[in-house]
Amino acid sequence: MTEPSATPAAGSGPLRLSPEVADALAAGAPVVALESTIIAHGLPRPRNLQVARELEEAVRAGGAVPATIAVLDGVPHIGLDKDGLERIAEDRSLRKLGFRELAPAVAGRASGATTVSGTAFLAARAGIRVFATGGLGGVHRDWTTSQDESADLGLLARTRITVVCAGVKSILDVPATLERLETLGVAVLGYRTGEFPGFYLTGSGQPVGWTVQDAAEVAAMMQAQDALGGPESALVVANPVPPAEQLDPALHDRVLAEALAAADRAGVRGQAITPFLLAHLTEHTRGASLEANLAAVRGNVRLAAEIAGRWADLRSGRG
Ligand code: PSU
Ligand code: MN
Repeated sequence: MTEPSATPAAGSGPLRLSPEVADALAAGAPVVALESTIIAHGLPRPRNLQVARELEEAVRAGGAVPATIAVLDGVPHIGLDKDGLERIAEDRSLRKLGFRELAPAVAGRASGATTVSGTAFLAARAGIRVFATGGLGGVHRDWTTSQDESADLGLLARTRITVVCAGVKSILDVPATLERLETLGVAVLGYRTGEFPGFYLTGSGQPVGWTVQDAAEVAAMMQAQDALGGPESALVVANPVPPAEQLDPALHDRVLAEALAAADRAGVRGQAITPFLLAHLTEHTRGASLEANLAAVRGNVRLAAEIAGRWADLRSGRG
């Protein structure tokens, strides 16, 4: 027996769309997906709840509807209500769910925050085309021994979604991650920059092949992707944190080296490594890395709302 409130929108299977998101999608209005792992596992409490609310507000201010995504009691939610948002910020038992964890979580009635791979998959299933996050996961610096590479990359190679991010987290091997994105056939655009952003830092020192100047150009590329057909790959829009809001590069390099050494000493591996490194940086930069991270996410959310707007215009023939 399915309770009436659990009745999914047509074609969405087990997904539960919030009424606001369902209405916006039905009307062809702009929607921006937001991930929940950054809230549950990437930011310190209680600031994380404030941030979750602020990001949703920023999407609205940009004229789009926010869809924060998480799995609660086995139900993938596309758009959270007030209680849902509080739960992902406050419940310490939430798991971290990448794409491959979604089926076990649904069948096991588990609750968890979704990573870029989990969020991108669910957003695309719900019909959402634009997604904002902080930094993508990628190839870890000790890849040759650990083989640790985020599932984000492989999932983006087979999911038609536009992800706005500040590059990949600088705790990673950035050049190796860019090589992997090339191998996987995922397009990377620099937003008003020819340099791939460095997450906490404005630049990573790595070039990007394509630069766009505004949201309409991104929407035109999304349309070209669909017109070309082929594998359902993503489009990565890499949007740098403004120079005035970046983390001091010397502080970044020093504290990151300490964080990597601390993770090694503590034997932290697998899913725990990214949250460990982010928390270490926040603590040992006395919050400066957190401010840079938030500045990056805010900028990405604003840009994603604009792209979603231009995309909706194109699809309605207004573009
Ligand atoms: N961006 C942030 N903070 C985060 C993340 C992204 O600013 O915490 C999360 C995303 O959910 C991303 C995940 O998918 O980190 C990568 O984790 P892993 O390296 O274990 O795949
Ligand atoms: Mn990993």
